[in-house]
Amino acid sequence: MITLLIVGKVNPRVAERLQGHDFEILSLPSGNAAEITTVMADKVSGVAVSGNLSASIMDALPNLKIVANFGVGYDGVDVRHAASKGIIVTNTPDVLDEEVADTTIGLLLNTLRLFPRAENYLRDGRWVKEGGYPLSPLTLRGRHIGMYGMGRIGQQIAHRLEAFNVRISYHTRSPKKDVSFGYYGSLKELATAVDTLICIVPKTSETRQTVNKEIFEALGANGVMINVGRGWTVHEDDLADALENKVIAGAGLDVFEVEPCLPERLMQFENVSLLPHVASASVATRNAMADLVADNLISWFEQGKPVTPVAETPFRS
Ligand code: NAP
Ligand code: 8YV
Repeated sequence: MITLLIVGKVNPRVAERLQGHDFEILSLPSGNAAEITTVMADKVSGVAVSGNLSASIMDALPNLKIVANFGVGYDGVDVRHAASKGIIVTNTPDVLDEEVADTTIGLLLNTLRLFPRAENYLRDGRWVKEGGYPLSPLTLRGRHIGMYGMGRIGQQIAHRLEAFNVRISYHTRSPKKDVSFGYYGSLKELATAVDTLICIVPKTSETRQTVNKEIFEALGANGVMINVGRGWTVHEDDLADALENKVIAGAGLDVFEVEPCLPERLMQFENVSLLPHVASASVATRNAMADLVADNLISWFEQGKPVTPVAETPFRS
């Protein structure tokens, strides 16, 4: 019997999918390393988490072999520490790409055309009393979209945008061989060329607050910034200043630096559309992510190899 530990709150389908295999499943809802029992320390060889796992938990589980993360982003898992201890970390790529891309298009349109506000206007009975909702100052028509990130999800977003008949360019650290959109070697150059920036890069030491005052100034007065990657990438104070001073025209955010809290200032702007980190949050897509977490654990313990190891902890047979 193999003992697995579910650390923190993880989609319940993960544990359901592990039933019927030779696993004993323990849980550590607090995610607090100090609460790891001697039984856990002796027996646990696999962990399932949703976004975060510290080095101290890895150290408290001396027999740990694999950490299966629920989410494609694994910035909260100390992968360098895992690599140094020979622990494999897996994530959930691919299965959420299309859902996140769909949400991004929705957030972009909501930001430009103010649909959530228009619906509230109707629901509040104002259409009847006051007449038609005001015209949206912004439109997707004629926009030049700059993709900051052109990986699995970025490519799905760009693919959808092609059908909207808009111009698309991108910036990543290196040009993509199979991508025909215009490439810019720096984020500043991209932001200068486009009027709409969509951020879908991971949280890394290189992406910290890279979307800042300089980038908003480069985007300009018709500029719109959409972030579906990680809040870490956007300098939120600079964003609020840019909106207040009309340096840019609007923003759409699904992710924030410190979730679930966000700067009070960002709530005040009418030209900002805010979502509570829901880009992948349909039952179908979260089920697919949960299945991939379980499949990684099952494959590791039954076939000796993970399905989707992250780059920092590659599988070597
Ligand atoms: P991916 O396939 O690894 O793509 C990442 C892209 O970012 C690549 O094009 C990469 O290109 C680029 N990139 C990385 N570091 C960069 C840097 N310093 N400067 C410029 N470009 C950089 O990842 P993905 O599956 O598309 O997911 C991207 C991220 O989206 C995840 O890590 C996660 O944080 C976020 N996400 C959010 C949600 C949500 O619910 N809002 C859902 C899913 C994912 P180069 O390597 O060439 O630079
Ligand atoms: C989820 C995400 O919200 O996959 C990611 O990186 O940000 C989202 O899909 C998150 O993983 C849920 O914990």
